[in-house]
Amino acid sequence: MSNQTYPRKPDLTQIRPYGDTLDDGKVQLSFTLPVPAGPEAYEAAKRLALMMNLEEPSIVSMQAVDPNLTYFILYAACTKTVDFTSIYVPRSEFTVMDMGDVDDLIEREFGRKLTLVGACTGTDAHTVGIDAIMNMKGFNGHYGLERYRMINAINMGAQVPNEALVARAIAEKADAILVSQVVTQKNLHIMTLTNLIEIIEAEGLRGKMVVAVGGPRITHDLATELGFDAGFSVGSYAEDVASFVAQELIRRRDAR
Ligand code: B12
Repeated sequence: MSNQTYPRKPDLTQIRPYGDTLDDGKVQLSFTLPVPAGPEAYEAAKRLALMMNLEEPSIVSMQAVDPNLTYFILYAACTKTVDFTSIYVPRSEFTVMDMGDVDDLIEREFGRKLTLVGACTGTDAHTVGIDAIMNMKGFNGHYGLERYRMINAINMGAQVPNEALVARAIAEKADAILVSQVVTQKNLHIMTLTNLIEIIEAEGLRGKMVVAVGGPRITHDLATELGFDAGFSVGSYAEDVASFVAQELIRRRDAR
């Protein structure tokens, strides 16, 4: 009989992927190779996995997506570990509140609705992220900002020029600008976001409005480096940014 206690606790100084059992390192990987499907392609995929330091690669799917393109899904064991205890990720300091509490806070502290103007700007056509945050129905069971009693949420959609977003924010006397960036190919998001901050600065709005950015490859670190007040990534909901904006506006007001 094993003297191992169950359930075993992971050693947080060296964590690895969990598949069927703790520490088995099992990962699922998918990729496409520019060769026809067949035994040679199968072998090539396996060798690639071994060269990625993955052990026991097992190809569970090999699909021809084109006469010269083959898509693979494989399982393998990762031997590397990460020291979870050494990880520090900068994030904005605020308390996430639910919709009702955010509305009550805004009503109590400001006595009026806050106006938040948002868009996915530049050439980026991905609307789903900004809609998830702003649209009434929200995302994943979390209502969007349009549902908040004390928030006037204006969603301008996607492919909105930065200039148009800032102009609308000025016209609406917005308290915050929310921008979404999904495409990061060729660092397009860096160029678009840098340009947005330049416009905000040129209009003398820096510090007058809260400016937040979100997207799947946005980190809080990157956001603040580019001049934004906060960055939100995968797994964020309306209540995150609503809580942040309300608390940041209170902090600024009280610092005056
Ligand atoms: C749907 C989709 C599309 C649709 C978009 C339709 C639409 N109306 O939005 C269409 C087909 C149009 C499309 C087009 C393209 N796409 Co596309 N698309 C996707 C896909 C499959 C899903 C994106 C999505 O909807 N996610 C769901 C939302 C809810 O998640 P999210 O955006 O991350 O948002 C969350 C957070 O990030 C955050 N958030 C996001 N924004 C904001 C903003 C604020 C203020 C806050 C607080 C939070 C926040 O909160 C949200 C909720 O938690 C992804 C792949 C994937 N599985 O992610 C590729 C993907 C994003 N697309 C990609 C690409 C390359 C393109 C194209 C360039 C393809 C092409 N060659 O034409 C074009 C670009 C067109 C353009 N001009 O932008 C790449 C981007 C790669 C990269 N790193 O840049 C991806 C990752 C696919 C891939 N693996 O290659 N796409």
